[in-house]
Amino acid sequence: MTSPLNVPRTSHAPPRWPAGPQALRRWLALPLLAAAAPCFAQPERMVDPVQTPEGGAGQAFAIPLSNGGPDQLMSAAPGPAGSFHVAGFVAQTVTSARTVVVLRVRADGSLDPSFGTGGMAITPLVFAGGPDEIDVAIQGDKAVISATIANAGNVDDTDVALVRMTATGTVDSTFGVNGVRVVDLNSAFNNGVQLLARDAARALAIDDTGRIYLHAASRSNASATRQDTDFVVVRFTPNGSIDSTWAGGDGKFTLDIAETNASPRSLLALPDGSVIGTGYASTPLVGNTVQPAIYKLTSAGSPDPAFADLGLFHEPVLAMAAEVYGAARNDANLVVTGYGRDGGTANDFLSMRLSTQTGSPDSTYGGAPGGVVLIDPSGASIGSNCRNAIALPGGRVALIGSTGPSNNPAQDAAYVILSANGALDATYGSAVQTFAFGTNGADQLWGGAFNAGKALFVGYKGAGSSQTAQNNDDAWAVLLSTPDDILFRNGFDP
Ligand SMILES: [Ca+2]
Ligand SMILES: [Ca+2]
Ligand SMILES: [Ca+2]
Ligand SMILES: [Ca+2]
Repeated sequence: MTSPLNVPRTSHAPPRWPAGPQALRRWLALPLLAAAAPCFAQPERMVDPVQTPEGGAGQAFAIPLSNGGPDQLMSAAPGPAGSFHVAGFVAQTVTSARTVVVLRVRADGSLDPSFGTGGMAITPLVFAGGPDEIDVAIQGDKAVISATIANAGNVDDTDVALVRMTATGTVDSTFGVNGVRVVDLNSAFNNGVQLLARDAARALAIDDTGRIYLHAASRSNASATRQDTDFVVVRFTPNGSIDSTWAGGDGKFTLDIAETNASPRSLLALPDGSVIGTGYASTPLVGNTVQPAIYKLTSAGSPDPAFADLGLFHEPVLAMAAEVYGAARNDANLVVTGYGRDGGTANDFLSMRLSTQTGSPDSTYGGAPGGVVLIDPSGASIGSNCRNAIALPGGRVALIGSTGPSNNPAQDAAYVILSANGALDATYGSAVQTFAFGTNGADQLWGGAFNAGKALFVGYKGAGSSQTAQNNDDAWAVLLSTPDDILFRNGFDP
């Protein structure tokens, strides 16, 4: 089912950013509630707005946050005046605390100096998670950020936390407790070698009334001896209290599939108050292969019996493995993205389209067998991992991630754009694009958003031998100009 594409790798030289401390415009010592203050370079302009991106496709550029330590971007959401809020972390050195930050990036790719300090706002959260464990969503003109953090009372545990930042990039003290809400879903299991089944924040959604939904993984609460994780959705009031009117009264919905581990990824809040969570699990129900887990909850926080099998789609869609990461709304359709394979050892990007009402897959999507579209952005079967789905105008969706051997310099960032019907779509210059972020990076894209004619994809030039290695990597982004429909936002054409 692989559809290898013979796409030549394009070179996107980023705007030059001088190396070395002398290149820093200035270093700022910033007050911080919970961690040592990181210093960061304040860039002035990332992208020349009159420069035409090569081939009309995306423009890659560095967002230098820390010269001496790791800095990664993981999530983006629309901001005011065509801008983007972008969340990630920054640390001053490879061993110092990783502080959760949110940036405001303007439509030309530059940081917005009216937000935080020089465009970057520092949250009180010290990051203790891995890839995909920081997310940002917009509540009115404020940015809500979720993250996996350390448990202050138990060094062998992590918790999930929300923080809200004002429109000017300060911690909003009217939210939660002094701006932060920490939730200890369960304690991790320490097997003497490593922590298993720790609390992990994976996705954030905000509905039309401002209520906040967090998609998390947590060790099963079903008994004290359980070591597996469950899918958890927590609903919060707009001001950050757990919503006791939802999901039977504790504000938490838990999905445990056959007492196996859960890998929650994305979360969508629909206008009728329902929510759809996506992810994957390896269970006896699907032959103990990794397959999608896509579930829908009613506005009351219970499984929607009209969706798939009593609220859950969990079926084998590829013979070897299929991991769903991203989800995008396209009116009445749900487009999910991720990666997998029918055979061999090399994963490809995948996408499927399902009804948001019935959970039924559209077997005609993309003209692919079973409606499961597989795309190899490298054209060379070197293995590819799609990490998110970004809704674009006209029902299009961007699949973003990486291609090439994992956690290796040969790994490059990549995006693929599909039409509403699942076909490769070159409306924005090219349907498939790969990027080497600088030199020798294990490059990744993890988050993105569309706003006012621009799509911003964010990630990092990885520097470690593993995804979580504490090395000095760097934040990068790709800006894609889309000529049509500047009013499109959040998955719906106006
Ligand atoms: Ca915990
Ligand atoms: Ca479980
Ligand atoms: Ca690379
Ligand atoms: Ca760095």
